[in-house]
Amino acid sequence: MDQFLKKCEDSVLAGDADTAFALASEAIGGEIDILQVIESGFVSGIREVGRLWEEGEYFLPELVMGAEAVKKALSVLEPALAGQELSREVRGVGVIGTVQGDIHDIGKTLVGTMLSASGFEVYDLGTDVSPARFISEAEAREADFIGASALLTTTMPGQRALIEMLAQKGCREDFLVVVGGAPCSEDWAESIGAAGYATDAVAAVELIGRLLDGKGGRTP
Ligand code: B1M
Repeated sequence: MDQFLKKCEDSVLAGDADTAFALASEAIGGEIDILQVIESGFVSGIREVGRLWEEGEYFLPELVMGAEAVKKALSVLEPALAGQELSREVRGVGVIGTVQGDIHDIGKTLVGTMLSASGFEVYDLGTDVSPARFISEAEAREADFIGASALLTTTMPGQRALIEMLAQKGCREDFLVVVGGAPCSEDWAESIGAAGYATDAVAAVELIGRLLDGKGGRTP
């Protein structure tokens, strides 16, 4: 198992999308937990790519190729994850997207997939989503929650802008705003008045479920 996960990680480090795709396809037929293959194999690989990039060992092409390898693997793994149907009841409706100016979508898509598999009706708005669009889509879908992902320190303020615009429009109480993404934290979420912060896709499912059950989280 560990060896298989290492191969998944290595395929991302090598930016080898074909091998990543082949390994992901192999995982589908096997006994391996799909979420573990995603998190401890492919996601672990792309985080290592990010670290090497930060240290100046990798350059932008390696970053792009690593991301492409993960996306190719997820094109097989995410439908399988979504098909697991971890819950049959509709537990709530939400819109999710990556904030304006930010095109990172791997983590956001994973969160959306896990939420869908866990019984939430989720509308994925993609990347580079403005506060106005988050709000108009949430209103149109009669959403219970808005999930805003940010991967850059420079785009995190987009999460605050969303909450501020909700307040300006007088609909702050209508939606729970949940934030996430690598540079975010519990403190950041609290400082901007978000309902909650989740570190990963599993935590996001738990958090949103708990908030919608009215069992915890900050009041808006
Ligand atoms: Co970029 N990038 N990138 N990048 N990139 C980071 C984020 C960076 C930390 C790399 C580094 O320096 N080590 C750095 C940001 C530094 C900072 O702001 N402090 C960075 C930079 C600088 C940039 C560019 C500016 C580079 C440039 O052009 N010079 C540029 C910006 C483009 C833009 O957005 N405008 C850029 C571009 C890119 C690529 C396009 C090449 C590619 C993205 C491809 C894509 O997404 N389609 C890319 C990648 C791959 C990364 C790293 C290496 C990996 C991101 C990722 O996919 N992680 C990243 C380094 C890192 O994060 N360690 C980096 C895997 C993913 C599953 O994790 O997204 O964290 P993550 O999601 C997790 C949790 O955070 C959480 O759950 C997910 C699942 O567990 N989560 C949520 C996420 N959203 C959530 C929402 C929730 C709840 C939980 O509720 C709503």
